[in-house]
Amino acid sequence: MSQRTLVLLKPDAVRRGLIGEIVGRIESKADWRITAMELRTLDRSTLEQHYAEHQGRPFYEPLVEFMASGPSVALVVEGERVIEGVRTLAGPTDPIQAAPGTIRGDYGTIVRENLIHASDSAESAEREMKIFFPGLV
Ligand code: YYY
Ligand code: MG
Repeated sequence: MSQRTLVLLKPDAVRRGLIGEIVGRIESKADWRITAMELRTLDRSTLEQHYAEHQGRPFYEPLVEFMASGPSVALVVEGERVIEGVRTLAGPTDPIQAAPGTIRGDYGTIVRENLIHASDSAESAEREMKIFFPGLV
């Protein structure tokens, strides 16, 4: 089943020069395609929409601050079971719990700076793609 998902390479990934490494892992999966991609420092209002479900949690403010601290790369990736697939490549939220071989497991140590966001469902993907790529049909 072909799907689309919204992926963010977070400011830590961009600062550390890991764009190519992470995009390469995604691009290498058979028949997955990048259909939109932009490097930009995300503003607070964009991040508040994106992380609306987490508003009020103790980690919310530091998360938004971190996400606005430098450029991110936003991508739309299209292909077979790509929503579940990118989450599998990313690994669990806590990089210490993430297995080696996953992006978070290979490069991360702290939960907030876990390198990558990927939509968690078809509904989230639709909602999030509109936030970052409003022109997308
Ligand atoms: O979908 P995913 O990114 O794996 O995790 P979420 O539970 O949606 O949390 C979003 C984001 O918030 C997470 O990637 C890091 C940050 N975060 C945090 O800083 N501290 C936590 N205890 C939980 C999440
Ligand atoms: Mg999430």
